[in-house]
Amino acid sequence: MTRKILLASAAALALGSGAAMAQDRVIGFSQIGSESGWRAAETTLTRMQAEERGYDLRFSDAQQRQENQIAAIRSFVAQGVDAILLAPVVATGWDSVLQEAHEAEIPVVLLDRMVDSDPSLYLTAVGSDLVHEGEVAGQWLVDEVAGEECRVVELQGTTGSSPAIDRKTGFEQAIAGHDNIQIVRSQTGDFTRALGKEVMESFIQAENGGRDICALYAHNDDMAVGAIQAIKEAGLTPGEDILIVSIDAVPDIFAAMAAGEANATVELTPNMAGPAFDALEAFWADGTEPEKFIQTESRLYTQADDPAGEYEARKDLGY
Ligand code: GZL
Repeated sequence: MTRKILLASAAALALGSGAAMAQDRVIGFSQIGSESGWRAAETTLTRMQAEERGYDLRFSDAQQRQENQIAAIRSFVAQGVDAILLAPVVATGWDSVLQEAHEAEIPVVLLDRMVDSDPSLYLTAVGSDLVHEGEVAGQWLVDEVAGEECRVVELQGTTGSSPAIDRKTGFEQAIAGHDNIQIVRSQTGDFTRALGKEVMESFIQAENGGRDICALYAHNDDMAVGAIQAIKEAGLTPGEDILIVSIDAVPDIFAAMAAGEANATVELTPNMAGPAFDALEAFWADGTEPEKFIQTESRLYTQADDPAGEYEARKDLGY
């Protein structure tokens, strides 16, 4: 063999072993599903982060069913993965399976939603202050209607999920003491566009063809986008006849804002995996125990914040 071929082989071997070293870290990811654009972006960014860091990411899509997530976690424990990422579809029912991971000494990191289990059963949780998100949305409406009467309909997220519970709490806290604003109808749209549209159709039918509705508060943008379709099909103008405030800051809500069909959204970063992997790497390096909650920022965007530009900045991020 010539010297050149030998050097090339040695380099390839070194790279290979380097890649092999990075591949030593196997991560199990129990993802809720693909119910919303935001969820799709979270999955995309998690895969990108894992690839950049050389992890072997084992991905499980639970189709929004807790029993599938529990089965996936048990499988990851049986595989002896190095860590488990869990985006828990609902807040309750995790004690037993988290105990099994704990006994197997496999660190669990929660992404974007919380569980009501003892915090000793997970390494840390990465997410936003969900109550604050609801407060920001509610305060925007209080300021926007400026004392005028406003009958609000609410599309809740997945029943029993921490965002659905906390975003409702936060919004109600913000409008408390403003008797001009009342939530007159509230129902789950399960964070999906399809159900958001369907439930909004029923709200419109029950509220004088929608003419008695002043505003929609949707716990995520996807349900708002579905509701906007229902409002237009009822012959009303979303963003004007019915104000629209929601949460996530996905590209399509900025497209609606640019068209004057939505009014405000509260941003939720889909990059929960970055802080999660950083915490795991510190834990693996020297046993550093992270804070039990790593909070991501929540920012309000309105029609005054260049929605067309925000759409362009986000449209290729995997939503
Ligand atoms: C909130 C997250 C929610 C998003 C929705 O932290 O769990 O789940 O707001 C998604 O888009 O379905």
